[in-house]
Amino acid sequence: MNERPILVARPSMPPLEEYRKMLEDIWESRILTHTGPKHRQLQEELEAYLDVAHVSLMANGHLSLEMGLTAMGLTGEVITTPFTFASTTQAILRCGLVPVFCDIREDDYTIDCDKLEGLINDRTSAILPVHVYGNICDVERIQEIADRRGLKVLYDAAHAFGETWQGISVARFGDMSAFSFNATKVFHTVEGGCLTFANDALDEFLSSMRQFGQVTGTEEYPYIGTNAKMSEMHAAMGLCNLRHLEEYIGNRKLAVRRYRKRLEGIEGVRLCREKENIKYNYTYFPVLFEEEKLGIGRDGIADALKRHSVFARKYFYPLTSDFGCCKDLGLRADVPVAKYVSERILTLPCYSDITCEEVDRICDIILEQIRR
Ligand code: T4K
Repeated sequence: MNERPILVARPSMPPLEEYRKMLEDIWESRILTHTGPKHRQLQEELEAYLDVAHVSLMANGHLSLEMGLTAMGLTGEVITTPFTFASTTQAILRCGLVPVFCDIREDDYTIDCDKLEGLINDRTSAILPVHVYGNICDVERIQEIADRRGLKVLYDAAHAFGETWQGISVARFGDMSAFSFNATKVFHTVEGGCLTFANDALDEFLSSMRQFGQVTGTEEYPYIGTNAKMSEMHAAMGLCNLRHLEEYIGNRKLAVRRYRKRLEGIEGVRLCREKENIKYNYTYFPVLFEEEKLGIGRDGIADALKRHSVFARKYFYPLTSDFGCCKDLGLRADVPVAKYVSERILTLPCYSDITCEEVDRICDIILEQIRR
């Protein structure tokens, strides 16, 4: 069988000519990094697009999380979920903090606020919820709990770029949000990320922190920082991609519609319900396969797809609380729903130039396995 492989993700590429034009400016100026003109332009355009007071660009989404945790001056425990990419949990640990794992909701896999309060104690300093697959967390309830209990909130918004809840930009919730601009994301800068926030005081601090703690333009180094800067080439890719974002999201939406049409309403095949008050970016298409009802489980489906050169992924299995690097740390993780979901979930290929024929090819394979 000579079918073209279909991977779970495929970067969106702007027209090469647009990027070439940006590169010509960079060649001319010889400013390649260290907060150059493309960096500043992208920051301004993103502040407008995301409707936030401040965007602080970073080298990737992971460093954005680490920087956010550092900027909030946290101590002790941070409540988060284990149904996420390695980065969320590792950022907490690398900042010398203790992750406490809260379970997730069954319908959208975000943090379960009913179980959140019971995990708060006098060591808790923050909540780090994840808008997993672009499903926006219960932001109102999280803020109410955080305000009442005196906690900070940093959202892992790696999957939620450009989304809105009740018409409000997702970048405006909590004290800060961290986004990923990795090549696989709906908006990308090849590698990159950012923090969004309203607190003016944090802007200068974060600029220093991403440049070894140096106060910009001085010889002073009051903080221990790191190198988390975005280069001009990366910022240029972001500027080009931002121009085409609506088209990228529109194409993904068509693919998701097609998946839903083919896979909705099958007993044992669970899709996330789309909520009316959320404007989605359609970055991921997760499907939960219940072996108990189907006679075939997630791994069987994944293997069948692989035999036809379709490479779906088990985002997010295993739970981060089960990682080798976490196992011996004595972390609290009473997370039965997260465990159930993680053992059954499969993320199907979804990207801006996947065709409806390719989506059909994937659905045909899945449906054939289920009907057997
Ligand atoms: N928080 C959350 C919730 C996250 O999901 C992530 C990242 C972060 C924080 C941290 O953000 P970053 O530091 O990464 O900015 C991929 C992405 O690289 C990663 O950004 C993403 N989450 C994660 C969920 O997925 P891997 O290890 O699965 O990537 P990889 O190399 O296996 O690529 C996935 C597929 O995409 C493959 O089939 C190949 C294809 N691909 C990938 C790249 C990079 C391409 O066709 N071209 C490419 O250039 O992590």
